Amino acid sequence: MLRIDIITIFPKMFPGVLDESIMKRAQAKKLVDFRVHDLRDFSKDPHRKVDDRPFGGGPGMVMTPQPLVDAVKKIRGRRKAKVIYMCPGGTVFSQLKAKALAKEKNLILICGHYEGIDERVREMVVDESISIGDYVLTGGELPAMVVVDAVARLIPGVLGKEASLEDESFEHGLLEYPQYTRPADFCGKKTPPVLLSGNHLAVKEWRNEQAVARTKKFRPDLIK
Ligand code: 9WO
Repeated sequence: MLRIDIITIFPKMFPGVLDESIMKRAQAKKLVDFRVHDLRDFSKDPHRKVDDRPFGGGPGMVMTPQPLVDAVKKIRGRRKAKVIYMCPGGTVFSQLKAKALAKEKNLILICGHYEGIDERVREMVVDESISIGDYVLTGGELPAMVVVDAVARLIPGVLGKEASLEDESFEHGLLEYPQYTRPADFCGKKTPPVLLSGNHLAVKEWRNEQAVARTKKFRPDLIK
């Protein structure tokens, strides 16, 4: 079972995501084990401080090394875990990366705030940094939720039988084909007849053509 530990100064941000829908079901089925940790619980400062002024001056505050390093060491224990720092400067997250992370046994995600984390944290405990895109957010929590969602859904059994992973066209580097459901005619806008034909081969061909056309139009960079 994949265990994902998240280290954050805003632990209350996570129950809304981890305790709903697919994430909740995944935990109930004991397919994945999410644990959220309040970084302040690991601070040795009497006021549970986790930040301080940057050496060399400059604006804002930096996350101090002691709470983060001790948190990783305490959470990791004797387990082998991949420690990931959520950072705009990291490797850009992808479906391929999600599949690789889904094969791990233990992930520890560090969510930064302020102006970032002390460099010694990277040197001592971080294995890699991951970015979910080229923009700067207020913290690493939303990126951590994105990674958790993308990884957890790949774990066998998490998505019910109604959702088939292998048909995910994104897996083949294409965008999704258009989806239609009842009613067949909505506000005069009709469902493509092929989807009502019962001809599964024709449907598969049409879907692939649509996925290729959509990819060429919106994401030509994905077309190899
Ligand atoms: C900010 C930043 C900006 C440009 C290049 C590198 C950078 N690193 C950081 C950083 O570590 N920021 C900390 C975490 C503190 C500020 C809030 N943080 C954050 C992480 N903002 N945005 C992200 C993030 C993480 C993953 N993917 C996209 C954005």
